[in-house]
Amino acid sequence: MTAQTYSLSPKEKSFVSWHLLVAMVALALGTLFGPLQAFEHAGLNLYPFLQPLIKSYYQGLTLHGVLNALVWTTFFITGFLTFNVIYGLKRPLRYPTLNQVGFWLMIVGLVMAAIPILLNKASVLYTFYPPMKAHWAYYVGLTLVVVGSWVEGYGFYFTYAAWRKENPGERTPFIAFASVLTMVLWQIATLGVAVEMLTMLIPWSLGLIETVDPQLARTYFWFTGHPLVYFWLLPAYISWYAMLPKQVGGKMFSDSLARLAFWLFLLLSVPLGFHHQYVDPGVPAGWKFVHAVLTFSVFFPSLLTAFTVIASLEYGARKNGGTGLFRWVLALPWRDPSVAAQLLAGLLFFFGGIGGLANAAYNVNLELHNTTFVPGHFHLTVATGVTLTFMGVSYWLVPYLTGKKLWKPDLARWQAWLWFIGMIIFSNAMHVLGILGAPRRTPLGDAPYVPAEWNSRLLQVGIGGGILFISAILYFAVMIGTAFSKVKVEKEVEVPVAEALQPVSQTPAWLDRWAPWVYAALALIVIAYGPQLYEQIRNISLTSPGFRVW
Ligand code: HAS
Ligand code: CU
Repeated sequence: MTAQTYSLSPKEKSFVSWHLLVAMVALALGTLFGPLQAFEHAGLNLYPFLQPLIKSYYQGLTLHGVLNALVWTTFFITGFLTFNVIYGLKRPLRYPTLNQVGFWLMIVGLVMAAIPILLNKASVLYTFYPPMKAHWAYYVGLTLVVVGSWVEGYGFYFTYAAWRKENPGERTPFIAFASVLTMVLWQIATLGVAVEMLTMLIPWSLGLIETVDPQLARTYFWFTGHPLVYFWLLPAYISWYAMLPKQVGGKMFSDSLARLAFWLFLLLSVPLGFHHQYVDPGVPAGWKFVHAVLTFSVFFPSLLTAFTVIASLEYGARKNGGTGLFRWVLALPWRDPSVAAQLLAGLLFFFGGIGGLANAAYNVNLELHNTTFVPGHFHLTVATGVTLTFMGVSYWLVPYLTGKKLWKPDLARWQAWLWFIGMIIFSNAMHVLGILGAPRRTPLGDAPYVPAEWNSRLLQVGIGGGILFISAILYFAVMIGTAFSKVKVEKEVEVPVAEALQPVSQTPAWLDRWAPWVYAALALIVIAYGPQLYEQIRNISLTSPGFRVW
């Protein structure tokens, strides 16, 4: 491969930047509520001071979950994938207007969903389980965000098809391949929540039907909710596989293994949702078992990832003079904030993944479900593995898009380390509290039943949350500082895309063929979900009216 010479046009750069801007504004607002919850756990309840703006802990928790887990991720990801498709294929979008329409649909949806949340008419958290009932605009708004992201995805497909026509027989460049695959995964995954919204929640919230079936709604939700976590994760993996190795001066250890991991995610991500429903009475034990087995198999592509990414890092570190069994780690360019953020994200993600395996074991889950262990787990995965990686990516991507030098890289490095340290304190305490039985989604600071042995851990939750807050402020300071900086980059920032150790032309053709994998993925979904969906829909029991519990 030759040096990367392709560049996005100013219009394309601005289009991607808009995605990142919305994502960062969402994160800025959403993270504000994180420390509020953490301080509440530590006994310092600041919510009364936010009256009448924010009415309750649950309104704050909804804002936190929706803005961080749904909005920050979806907007950053659609922006990053757009960048990868254009840059990876080295051609403009086939129908840029289509992608713009998708983006604006997402914006309209976001505004629609935000209004009822801010008016305290949708404090139903990011999982919006019925029979809690939100204002219809919340459901319609979230649906539009998803539909908008689909439309952006169609734009990717047209672009990919055009590239394929121009380049028959060539291997799809990895970052574009993996980005299109992530979108395909997303479009299959979101069918569950689309059906939930269209057949139940939207008609119900509009008063067209009186009652819903909460069990069926949960089944639809987790059909989407589980693969959602891979929609978040795969863009971070794209960076770890294809960009981070270049940033550390190395190469991608294996293009074939990387592609195989992505195909396995497409194959295995969806049919596992019942591991979120181990305690649901309406799902038979046998199907929970099937999903448990499949959950343990999706562990495999993450193991491939750990192996391939660490091998790529080691290759780079040794080229830079690194030696020893483990000492080579020190030869990685830790001073580069983008690298440090992603390495630290990967380190914590490892523990988040292991906690996921604990969740996935049925008998252990009975102990951990609905405890703070679960938010402990997902703050290591989505809030660190993914979010800290995206922050790391933005440390080169924002200078690339704006043509401005990264403002105060030292602060950026501090930001990454503070996130790492704050998250260790926060999430370790959350995990331990969960094992001790502390419930999640609960203002524990006010609870009368808190045993003394929880207290030190609750305090650590608060301390960790405080450190994370400082880290978030540093992140936004660096981003704003960069955007408004007068210091331009001397020449366009190089996009870090690593070459593979072996020429990509040696990657077997079956790793670049869509039909078998997509059909296999759909078939597996039919096998693992079909019979239960059929049963639950056949026995639909629209019995529950809506409740406003906040
Ligand atoms: Fe999970 C609940 C099981 C992965 C997110 N998960 C959640 C929830 C969220 C979430 C948000 O089985 C809560 C939903 C809610 O609100 O109720 N999860 C798993 C399993 C995995 C897993 C088995 N989860 C994720 C990822 C997430 C995420 C990824 C977001 C991005 N999870 C569960 C279960 C529940 C659950 C149950 C339900 C709990 C309940 O009862 O409610 C696995 O896919 C994880 C496999 C990954 C690994 C790690 C491999 C390590 C790597 C790191 C390499 C290191 C590098 C750094 C690159 C085993 C790849 C090197 C650095 C150097 C310096 C050298
Ligand atoms: Cu899951």
